Amino acid sequence: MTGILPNKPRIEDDRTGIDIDTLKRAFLDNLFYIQAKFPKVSTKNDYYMALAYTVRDRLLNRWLHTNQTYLERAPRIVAYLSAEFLMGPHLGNNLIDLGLYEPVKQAIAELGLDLNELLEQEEEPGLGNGGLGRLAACYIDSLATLEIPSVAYGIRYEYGIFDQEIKDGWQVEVTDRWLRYGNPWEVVRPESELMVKFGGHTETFIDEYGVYRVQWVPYKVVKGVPYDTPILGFKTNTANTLRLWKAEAPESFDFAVFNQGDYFGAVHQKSESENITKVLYPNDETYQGKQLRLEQQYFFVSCSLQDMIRLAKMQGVALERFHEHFAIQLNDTHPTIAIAELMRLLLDEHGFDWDRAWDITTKTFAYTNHTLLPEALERWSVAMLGGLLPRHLELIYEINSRFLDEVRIKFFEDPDRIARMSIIDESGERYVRMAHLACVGSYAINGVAELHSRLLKQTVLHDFYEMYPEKFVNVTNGVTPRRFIALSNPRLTSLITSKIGDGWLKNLGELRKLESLVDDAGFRNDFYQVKQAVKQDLADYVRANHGVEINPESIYDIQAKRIHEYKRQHLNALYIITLYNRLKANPSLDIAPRTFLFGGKAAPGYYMAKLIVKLINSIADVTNSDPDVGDRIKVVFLTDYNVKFAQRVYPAANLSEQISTAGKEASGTGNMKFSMNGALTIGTLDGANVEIREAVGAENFFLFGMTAEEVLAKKAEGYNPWDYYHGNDELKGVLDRIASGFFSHGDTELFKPLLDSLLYQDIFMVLADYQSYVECQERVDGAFRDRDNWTRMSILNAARMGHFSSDRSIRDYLSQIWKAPAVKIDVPEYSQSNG
Ligand code: GP0
Repeated sequence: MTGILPNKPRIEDDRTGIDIDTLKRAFLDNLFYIQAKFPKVSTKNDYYMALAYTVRDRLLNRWLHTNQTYLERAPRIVAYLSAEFLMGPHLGNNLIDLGLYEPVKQAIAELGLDLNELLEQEEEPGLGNGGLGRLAACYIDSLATLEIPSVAYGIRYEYGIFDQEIKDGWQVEVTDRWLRYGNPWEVVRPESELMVKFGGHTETFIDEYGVYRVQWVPYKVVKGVPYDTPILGFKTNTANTLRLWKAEAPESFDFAVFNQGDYFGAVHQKSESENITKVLYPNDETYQGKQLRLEQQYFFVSCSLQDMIRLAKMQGVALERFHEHFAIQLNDTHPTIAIAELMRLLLDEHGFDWDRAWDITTKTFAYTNHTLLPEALERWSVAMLGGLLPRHLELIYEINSRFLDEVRIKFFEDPDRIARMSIIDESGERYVRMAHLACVGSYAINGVAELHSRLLKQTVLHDFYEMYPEKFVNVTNGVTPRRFIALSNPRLTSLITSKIGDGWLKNLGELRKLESLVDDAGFRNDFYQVKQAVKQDLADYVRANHGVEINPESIYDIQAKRIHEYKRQHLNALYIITLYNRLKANPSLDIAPRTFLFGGKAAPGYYMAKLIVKLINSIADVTNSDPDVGDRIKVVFLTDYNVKFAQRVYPAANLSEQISTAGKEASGTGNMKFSMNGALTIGTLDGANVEIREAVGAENFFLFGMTAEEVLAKKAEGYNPWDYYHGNDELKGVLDRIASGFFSHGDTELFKPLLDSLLYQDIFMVLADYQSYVECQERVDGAFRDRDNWTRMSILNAARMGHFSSDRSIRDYLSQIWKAPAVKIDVPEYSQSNG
């Protein structure tokens, strides 16, 4: 399979040239030949598509040569398995990676169009819920930038995360039809389809060598079709692949039914198969034991492993060496059935014996844990898993029985461990504990921030830590500065580059050079002006989209993330009411004006989260129109928070709200994006906040609240929220104000479930942290009035965030877990005769 591409193929210059005239001509060509439109009748979307294809043409060169290089050289490959990839729009990011942003902007302007408007046109692929999916997207960006051979595998959901609308203050979900106008970034590869089995039963037989073997006779077979998207590195030739699987009915699906003349039955079966990849489950940090979800997980995992085996074969790599050829990262437990699937493929389809297969498997997988919340830990009922994947259940039982023998030998004095550690939970109805399977079948287990990794070892995975201490590592999360600084904040990017050159985008540690400029009044002023300009942009957006006037001189105090009780948006809301009550009691009170901005989706079935959204909107209705308040407080719930919108939000923030109950937020990654863009954090000692505070300096971080240890101790001693209610008049005033119906047109029932949950349980200790939070917000207020010193702190935040680049995270994964060397890609120059 050599010589797929000749060394110097002749490819039309219109498809590769990057001078302004060629870009313009290419754009008009694509408008004509692909969109089939003249400029006169073109829509904005036609223009977007024409530009997208113009950019796509210019990356194919890198992509095809990268693929060819991997095929020929068979390097070690990192395979990132994730049920979610929250990519965000591709066009702008690809322009940055190709170094084409400025020339394309100019070419588009010369055609009388505005690049920003075309960028705005792209429907983002929202194939994820929040932090976990976005982390996967940052990681594949960094893998490509670091020139690491890698492939990312996931699911091509036809409907991604729902679009959020707000009606009468309540969240309403709208289907995300992101594929409606076509997707110029993906290439379908029908020739590479694979088959996935479901259901049925197993049979045993003796093979031709007299060996006892198992055969799986499925109830149905579903076809997996790969859709590939190129993932560019920043200013490198590497373009890796994101391969997403779509489920389809196999052509022969309907024979039996069809022959009986049941046409509708046959078509029904077809749509059943396609259901598997229809829609992303919108729950974040709560698992739902739905069969379709397990079908999704197994479907993409089986396709991906078969694909890897096929690739290894094409490259002449023997299956005995599978683990040398691939490092597979399991992004949470969602793809963990892969451990049983690789065993099945090796044993049943490739004739390996158990010990050899297990050795390969346990040298292949590594597992990332993303949460300590018990409600997020996946378990599948044995009955359901066995019905869907009968062979895998047998294998899991066998893995478990061998594993428990080891536990018995290692901890012979402690029989309780067997029940605690078993992959099968037998305390009631039997369940398969996916995190246990992941720990047993992986050679590395990592948490996503130092505190989280430590708590994992001390709590949820303590027994596994004692069993396999050598498997446990920490890799603190990171985010890509290409998307979250260069693309999101072009003003800040040019300011930084004008001072320290452009090396920092590949080596974020270089931002430290800004530290010495903090004493330069001119630089401080420039930095301040950048922030003000970006705040003005957001104010324009909010006026246009929400009809609310916000003041760019006010503190932009932003909490943007999924709505969840542990993230405590309601603590923030209690503070707003506190300020409101103070202003009502003392209308001349002198406070720094604040704009409280919220963004985030609630899981559709998560009632309390939806009620918190309603509360925020109800508070906004009151504060934004009360003349006593004036423009000292404005509250806006920013609808439909997604990656595209996040890119406007992070750069505009003065204050970043990271206020989860200590010990609950595994890492957080929004915290990093805010701080890199010069926001100060108000936060607890939770997740990566701890490391961010160490990096930026305690004096540049607003810390409040209990520590994780204090939270546990308080729980142990018996926490009673009423003590705080009765012991704090101001807090009582706030809760009473809500209870009185003040924010609900007199309805005293509306927010009762929320108040009851705070007063009778308060599992996330909102009331316990309230006073500390209020006092901390007062320090924020004071600090913001000293504009120059605030700017200093803001600069130091941006300057000291180098550690939180996802490039650093990926280097940590490489050195501790994957051990995959970089591979340089050569891209031959094409003739540029017209250039
Ligand atoms: C964790 F378990 N996370 C889960 C989940 O189901 N979804 C999800 O987004 C998040 C964590 O909550 C996090 O702390 C973390 O930074 C992120 O995974 C990536 O590790 C904040 O979103």
